[in-house]
Amino acid sequence: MDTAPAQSLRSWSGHLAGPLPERATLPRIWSKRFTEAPRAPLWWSPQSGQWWSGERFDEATRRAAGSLADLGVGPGDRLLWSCSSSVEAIAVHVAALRSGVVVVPVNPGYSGREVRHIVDDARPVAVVADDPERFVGLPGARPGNLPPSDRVPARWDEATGEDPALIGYTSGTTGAPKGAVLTHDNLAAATQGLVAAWRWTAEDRLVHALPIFHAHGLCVGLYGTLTSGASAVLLPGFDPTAVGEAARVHGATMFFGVPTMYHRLVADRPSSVHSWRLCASGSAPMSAELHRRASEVLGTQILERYGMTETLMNTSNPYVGERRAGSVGFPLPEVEAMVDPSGEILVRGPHVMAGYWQRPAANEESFRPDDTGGPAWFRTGDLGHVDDGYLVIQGRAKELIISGGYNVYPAEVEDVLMTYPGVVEVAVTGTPSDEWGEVVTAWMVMDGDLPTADQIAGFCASRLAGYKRPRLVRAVDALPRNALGKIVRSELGGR
Ligand code: MCA
Ligand code: AMP
Repeated sequence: MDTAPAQSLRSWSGHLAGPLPERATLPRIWSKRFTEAPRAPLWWSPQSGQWWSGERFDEATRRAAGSLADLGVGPGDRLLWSCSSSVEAIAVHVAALRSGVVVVPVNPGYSGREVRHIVDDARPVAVVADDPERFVGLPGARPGNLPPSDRVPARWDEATGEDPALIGYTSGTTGAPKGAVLTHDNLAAATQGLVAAWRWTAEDRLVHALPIFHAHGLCVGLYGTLTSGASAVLLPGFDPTAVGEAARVHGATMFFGVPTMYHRLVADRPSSVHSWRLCASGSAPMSAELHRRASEVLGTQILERYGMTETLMNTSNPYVGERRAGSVGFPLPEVEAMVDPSGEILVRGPHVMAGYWQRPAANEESFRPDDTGGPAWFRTGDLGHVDDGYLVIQGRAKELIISGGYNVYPAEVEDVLMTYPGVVEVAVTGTPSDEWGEVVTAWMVMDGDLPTADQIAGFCASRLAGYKRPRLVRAVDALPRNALGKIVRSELGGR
């Protein structure tokens, strides 16, 4: 382990056992794996109760690519992909990347309003979704039900590093959801770096219980499994008992989750103690207490890491060396990170997105030129400090609530609540919670009676995804404002 002065971060080279592999696009790396180890198990499908080998999955991606071409999706086109976890859904995703199609993942739990914003902004040419009928006007299919095709895609495993691969919707530091455009190089740099840092090998087996439409489950869980030659047990959702059972039955070595999942694993205390090689946590802060208890219950020191949709993984605690509770470690391979004088965490490197989709103003705001003429820094909107070479996240400059690892933007929830009858003013904050990290709380100035949490949930049902609905509803006479008239959320309680 290298040492570093108190205020600079330790070097990413401290993560590695050897040199980084040569950079290649993920489709090329994956196709090599399918050819070199065709029979190696890749995915356990609980739906069919079977292991899928690399060879079988490779064939499924070729078939799906032909069907996508039939749907009219070609290289550079956007495909909306809104699926819960299944091998068929992953085959469509991989088929798209191998064909040079740009995937736009969308939470299948989004309301019509949330989906419309993304469709209008990304302008996809087709959709593959659990529920394609919702996307009126777009040609579409269910992942397991694509019309069969013998067509050979125009391009196959030929995307270059600069080609866009993925557009992940996120709000960044401000405003309505924007598409973070990640290139093939971004995906490859992030995945190859993480695989090397976490010593991920073909011997590993992941219990995958995360949603596949966010970077954590998709770019860490699925891409890492495909890239390292490893295998994964795909669970349709998170359930602590099912995780323990899957680990025992399939001899799993790894688990990745958000702190809420670790909270539930600790509460459940699986009776059959399983020995894990690596349990990683991210997407939201993990308290030192949960870190200690989860490490004890799972029999391995939890490794916390820090990422974002726009950058994929930025920093990680070391695989070999001290994993510090309350810290997110130091930069991953090829990543540079620093804390600027205002306390904001800045990052740069080959993993950072090309920019927001068609948002020049947001790009201007989010990238800060380097004083010495080096590459620009991406502003994370997170606040931190360096402690003995380890990065500690202290809070957020951006107005963001993280509930169970899902991001909730107060302004979006406020806009919806303002249309509730009798609302004069409303502000939304996050109230600390042991289980969820934060729970969404609405502070309402009413002309009339305060609605109950159930009434608010009913009202939001068709307008907001479930995790964005306020759980707590509080009445206030007026919202606290500063001299400029801006709401001071910190005075409302919660954060
Ligand atoms: C579900 N509900 C929630 C949440 N999840 N409410 C608040 N916060 C949540 N996170 C709601 C449902 O809408 C439903 O409400 C009710 O809670 C169901 O409860 P339950 O069955 O307990 O929930 P669950 O289905 O078990 O989900 C809990 C969960 C899930 C497994 C922790 O939230 C989850 O998978 N979180 C992971 C999110 C994630 O992948 N984040 C990564 C993004 P109702 O009954 O009213 O409908 S960040 C990222 O990718 C960056 C790069 C990074 O660093 O990783
Ligand atoms: P998203 O935009 O959905 O990718 O969420 C990214 C945000 O999640 C980051 O900017 C952080 O605020 C937060 N985040 C991710 N990992 C961690 C972590 N380990 N600790 C604290 N916050 C985290």
